[in-house]
Amino acid sequence: MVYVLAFGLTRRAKDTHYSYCHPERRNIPTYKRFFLSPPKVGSVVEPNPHSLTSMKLSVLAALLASATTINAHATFQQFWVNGKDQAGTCVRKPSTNNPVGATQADMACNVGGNNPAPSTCAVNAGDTVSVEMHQQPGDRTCTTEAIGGNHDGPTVIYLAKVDNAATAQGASAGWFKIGQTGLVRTDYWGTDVMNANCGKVDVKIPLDIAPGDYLLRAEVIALHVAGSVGGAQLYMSCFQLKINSAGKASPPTVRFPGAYSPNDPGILFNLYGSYSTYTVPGPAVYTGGSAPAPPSVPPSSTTPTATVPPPPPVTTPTSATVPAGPQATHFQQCGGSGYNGPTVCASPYKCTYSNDWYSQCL
Ligand SMILES: [Cu+2]
Repeated sequence: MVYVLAFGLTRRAKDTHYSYCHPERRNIPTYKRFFLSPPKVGSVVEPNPHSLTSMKLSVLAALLASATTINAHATFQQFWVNGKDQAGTCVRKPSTNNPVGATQADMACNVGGNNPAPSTCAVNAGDTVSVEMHQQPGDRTCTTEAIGGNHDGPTVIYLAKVDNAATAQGASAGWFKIGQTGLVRTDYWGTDVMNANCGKVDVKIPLDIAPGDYLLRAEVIALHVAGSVGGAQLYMSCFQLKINSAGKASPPTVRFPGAYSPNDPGILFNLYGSYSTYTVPGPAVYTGGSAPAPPSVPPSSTTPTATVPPPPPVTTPTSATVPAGPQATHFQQCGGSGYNGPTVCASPYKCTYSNDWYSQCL
């Protein structure tokens, strides 16, 4: 009897996810009821062997918990500073791996995103930090795609200066964008770059921003059903940072929700249509006057046209010396498709290939 009940509920729970990924099926009340009340991941209901009611509830709770950890959906869970693993110490872990709609109340830091992280990560302006996404809580396996299925779209990273990173509310914060990777080339997105990098997305903390507490907001905009209004699926986490800096800049900011509109070209987008560019929604990337952030392969509106080879040099070089010019420092980008910055690493670092779009000085 319990097994029959469990079977029926399992099918509904799976369909809940399916209906969310396919909004045209959202209006079925049973599905909606399940989706609208996502339980906390990891919540446990102890079964009472003497009570049939609590037994049913425990089965229900277990099934709902599994519905929040469906394959393909994902959360940003870990953080790195200059290649040093901080694990989940400064992430405000979302309660579920379900997506958030572009205009929903939880757009700033996801469901549960006002609950403080275990601690706050110390970062220097100019550091390269990485956010790391995976489908299931605590599962960092690189053999599983960070975000699976056809959840293609851009990766986007914001900062917000706050009084206290441990208590700041994402919805009250002012956000500026510090990195994004949209359409890299035909059928290859920021999410593909991230998946090829074991879930990691790198970004440079602008050198000139004012010191203090910040929230960092990492986001994926999955476009697989974004062809109809409200279909885009957003996955975000906020990280608590204390940034040490000699800078003074406070860039212009936007709000979440608010920064994205349902009809933005980057939110209402037919992934299966014919296109060669994609406009990442939100404001322009703030780079602080420095070189573009490492992972932003080509700029936001990427035109994956073939590059024209440069014309042959008019004069022959007269010396064999290494050309003088800027050198990339430790952890900075030094190569990759679409990258135009310095390709020589300052001694003793060597330019090290990480993938076709990113090499860094290590
Ligand atoms: Cu989905």
